[in-house]
Amino acid sequence: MSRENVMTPAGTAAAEPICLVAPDGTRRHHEPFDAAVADVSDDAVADLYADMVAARRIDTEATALQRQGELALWPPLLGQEAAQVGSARALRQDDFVFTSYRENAVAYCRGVKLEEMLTVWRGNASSGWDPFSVNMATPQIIIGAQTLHATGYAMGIKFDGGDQAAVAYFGDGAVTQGDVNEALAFAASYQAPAVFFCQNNQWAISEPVGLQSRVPIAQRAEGFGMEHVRIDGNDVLASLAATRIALDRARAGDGPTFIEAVTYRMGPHTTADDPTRYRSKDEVEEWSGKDPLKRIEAYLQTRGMAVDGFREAAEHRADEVAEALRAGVTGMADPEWEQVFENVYAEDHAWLRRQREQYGRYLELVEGEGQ
Ligand SMILES: Cc1ncc(C[n+]2csc(CCOP(=O)(O)OP(=O)(O)O)c2C)c(N)n1
Repeated sequence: MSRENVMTPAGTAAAEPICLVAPDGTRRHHEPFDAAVADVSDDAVADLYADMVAARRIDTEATALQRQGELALWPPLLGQEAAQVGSARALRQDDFVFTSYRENAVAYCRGVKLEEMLTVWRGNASSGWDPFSVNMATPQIIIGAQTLHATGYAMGIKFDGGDQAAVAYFGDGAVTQGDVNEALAFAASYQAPAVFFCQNNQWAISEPVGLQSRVPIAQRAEGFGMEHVRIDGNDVLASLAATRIALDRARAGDGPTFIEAVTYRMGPHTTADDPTRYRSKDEVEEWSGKDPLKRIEAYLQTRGMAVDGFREAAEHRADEVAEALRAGVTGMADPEWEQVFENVYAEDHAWLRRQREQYGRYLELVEGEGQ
């Protein structure tokens, strides 16, 4: 895979989003993106499609679980499956991933256990899983903070002489945060092996991307002297290709890359949000024509694959995933109240002990009242 002339070099305007599979399923060509996915067979594309179907089912099932009172909140990823699956499938298991709260398809691809994906949203734990078991940190709610973690991790890899990469996922809203700008500055200065994967889903809750960014987001990387590329985020092949190329650069010691995946959040910001209050029906309709799953169905059809066959197989797998997810959540044991005091400090201390005792006494009082 060539790394030459891949990304928009610093100092030039960000290009039109690169697309390999158009919304109608037509294969478009772009060198060297084509070369980066030349080994991806039709069966492998069908696997990416199955991952996206599973991710969508996780999302639908979790939304239903929230509506049924089994989860407190859920941040849907509907519409962003291609950006997440394509990029996540480009990673090696020993790369380390830092995300926000919306990267549930990435978590699925990393092998996070289904119920562990939901423990935080059920309020059963302060964190979801053991980050080192899957090389993925648990979701960051502080907007953009994970980019600092990724930069620090990537600098560590460089100092240790490793060839892994650190990948940070964040939204369009996050790029205005100071944290993200500091992370980009340090990553560029140290030429750290980091990939910054921005999912521009057009909205930061109710604020449209145009309000905070007067230039295409990828272009901001120029100011840091960082390679950058703008891709069609609803195209799973483009996402896979861009991330592979960026990882290849990182491993070769050529420094960080900023990827802007232009996509759309089809659903609400979270299950507590009502997007009809701030965006038009026409906008949602326009983007539904660019659905990441439908275009791969159309593409595989042009390749002579029977849609019914691969769709059925993918849906069967997604059914199993949804069933396991529901069973995992509803079968989850309630945590012991003392757990909230664990893993906060490395060592116990008097102040923490006092808080624990006071909280225990408070619970006794409240439970006593309830009887
Ligand atoms: C530092 C900080 N400020 C504000 C918030 C409240 N907040 C939660 S989500 C969000 C919008 C984030 O938008 P974006 O970065 O585009 O990501 P998306 O949710 O669209 O994936 C905000 C402002 C927060 N969690 N952290």
